[in-house]
Amino acid sequence: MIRGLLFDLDGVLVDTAKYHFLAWQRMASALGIPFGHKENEQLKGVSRRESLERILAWGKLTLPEPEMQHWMDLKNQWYLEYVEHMDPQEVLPGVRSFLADARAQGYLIGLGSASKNAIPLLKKVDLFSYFDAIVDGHVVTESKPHPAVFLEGAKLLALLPEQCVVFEDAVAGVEAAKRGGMRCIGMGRQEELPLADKVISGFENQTVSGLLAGLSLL
Ligand code: B16
Ligand code: MG
Repeated sequence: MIRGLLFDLDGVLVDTAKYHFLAWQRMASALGIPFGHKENEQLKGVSRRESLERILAWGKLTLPEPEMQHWMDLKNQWYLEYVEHMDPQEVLPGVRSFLADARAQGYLIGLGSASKNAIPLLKKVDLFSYFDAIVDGHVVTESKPHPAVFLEGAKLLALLPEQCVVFEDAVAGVEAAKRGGMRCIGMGRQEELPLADKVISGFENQTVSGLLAGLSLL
């Protein structure tokens, strides 16, 4: 029986994925590396360091550690400038009522995000109080598709993986959930998330019981 829901942050609860894209694109452009939406798709859910490593590899560049650190700091500084203006209005449609419904139904709620900015962001958009457990990039260093971020989330909720459903928008994140032995609802387009048990375009007009019934998990 499903007792816990684990949510990715960027692209599932808030539309910060576009700000990660803009910041990486700005950095890639400064380094003379072509970077578009196709490349960005491969960075969703991937840690800051591994994202930088992938971009440098695409540009056939290697940099010494202090320069790597410099670019990671700069990318994060740009990202934080972009998200600075965010407010509770920018929570994705239907998210707040879905979380409220889940709580009212007694489900435990966890966050499984690769981001080191997850907690301040949740507080900024006023979603923090919905969460019983938070696993972010400070807690787990392995990047999705490694399942650690969701396994740790289940553990903090004192649940088994098979008692949890993950909500993910990234290919790497869906793979992480499946490798962790969890059901996964993909957020986005079916053809981009073929490993997900079900794909929905967003939380608007969705309820936990409706979604779980559709997966024969009630
Ligand atoms: P930060 P998620 C991920 O968050 C993003 O999808 C990914 O683009 C980003 O590089 C990663 O967090 C690290 O974020 O630089 O803020 O630590 O989708 O797992 O919630
Ligand atoms: Mg995401």
